[in-house]
Amino acid sequence: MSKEDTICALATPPGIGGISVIRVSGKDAFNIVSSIFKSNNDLRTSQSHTIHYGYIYNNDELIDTVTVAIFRAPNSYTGEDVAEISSHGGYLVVDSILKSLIDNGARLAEAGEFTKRAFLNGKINLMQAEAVADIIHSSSVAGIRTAARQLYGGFNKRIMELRHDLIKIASLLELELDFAEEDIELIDKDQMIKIIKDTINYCKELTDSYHSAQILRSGYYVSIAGYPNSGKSTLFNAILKRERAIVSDIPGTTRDYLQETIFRNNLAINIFDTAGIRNTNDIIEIEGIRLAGNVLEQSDVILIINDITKGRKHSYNLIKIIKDNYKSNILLLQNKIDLIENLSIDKIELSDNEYLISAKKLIGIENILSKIDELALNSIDRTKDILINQRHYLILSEIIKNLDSAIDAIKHNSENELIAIDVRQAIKKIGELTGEIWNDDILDFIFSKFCIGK
Ligand SMILES: Nc1nc2c(ncn2[C@@H]2O[C@H](COP(=O)(O)OP(=O)(O)OP(=O)(O)O)[C@@H](O)[C@H]2O)c(=O)[nH]1
Ligand SMILES: [Mg+2]
Repeated sequence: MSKEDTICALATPPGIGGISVIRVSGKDAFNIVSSIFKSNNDLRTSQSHTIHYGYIYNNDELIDTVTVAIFRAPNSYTGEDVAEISSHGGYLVVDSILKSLIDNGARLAEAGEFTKRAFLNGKINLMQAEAVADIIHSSSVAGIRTAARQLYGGFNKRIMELRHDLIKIASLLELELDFAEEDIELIDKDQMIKIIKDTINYCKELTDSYHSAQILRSGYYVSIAGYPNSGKSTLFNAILKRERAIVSDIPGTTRDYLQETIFRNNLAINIFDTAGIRNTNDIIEIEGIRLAGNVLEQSDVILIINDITKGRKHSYNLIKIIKDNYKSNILLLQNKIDLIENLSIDKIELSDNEYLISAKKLIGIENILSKIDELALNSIDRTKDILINQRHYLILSEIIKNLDSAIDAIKHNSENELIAIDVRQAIKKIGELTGEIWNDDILDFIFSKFCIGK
């Protein structure tokens, strides 16, 4: 697959729609389109950024009436000559046009090839290219697109400034080495610490925002835990408003775990029903409980359900274990209040995050869901831009580590050389982030996640 080829693909979603746009990019784009397009104007001599009305023919057969927009290199999405054919939407028309283009010398683009060319031609940097892919894939949630788009707009400039500052520090440190004998200090230590700390803070802001993005993208995680027979599956069904899980009075009914997703306030809430936690020799149940552990680990909220007929403090040990092992928010649900007398219910003084419910009689369920909504919404910082790409997150985390280590080295009066190594390492990572340092494997990995036509 050569970079010299002229490529074509459908740029809009496939299917029946008002219009479909076919994009053609490469040095022969205008020649190839001209050979199947009849119009009053000659695309080959027309100005950039003009739109032309005409007819697409396959040999002598009329395929469609279209408009063709032309963008001359380097002022196009890919940086090459680009023609965009807007045809009537539909599979047949699009297929015929693509076929004619291919018959006349174009080839079908690979996934992400347009954006890859845009990157190779310096139109966008790697981070922006990846953001394009992520934004496409995150179409399910409103808000994430704007927030991410904003970020990737300003991010590049900021990160380049920081990189510039770090390069200055590294060079001065290295230069100072040359004057080691004379004991000349070229660089102010406090100033250096400040610049490095600013960079760390900016990177941290970004990595923190990745968590918000994760929630927006994959949803909020809520699991239901408790001793066997406490009513976990009954609550699960009550939340889903259908009989999803098997409920029975035999302890150990739920062996594995069940997952379902509900949508509230435009946010996906993933709910897990887990196996009851107790000491047991039953092998299958042990496995279920182990799985519950994994589920609990990734939960933003754990609902611990206690059978109040066994006493309000019956699940005390379990709560302690969960609190000690997981950092999730915990809500304690006192279940089966329909079985206890109203008089004794009135006497209960609830502590924070403790709720009275009856999963079976649907008492208090909406209350719990509102609390979950509140926690979910609070955990997303909607005022900030967000980082949505995992590769960026991982690299930024490494940059933070390198720079933390540089600060340590400075504070311990280490040799300039050692400090410079950490700073240089961070600079190199920034290069990987923006795509200044890349290789074919990285590019293939990144662009293969795109869809054809992007
Ligand atoms: N009266 C009453 N019974 C309930 C309530 N919630 C659950 N139960 C009953 O308690 C028993 C156990 O319910 P499940 O939902 O299967 O309990 P579980 O915690 O999922 O149990 P395991 O999967 O075995 O760990 C069933 O007989 C339910 O009908 C409630 O609010 N009130
Ligand atoms: Mg169950």
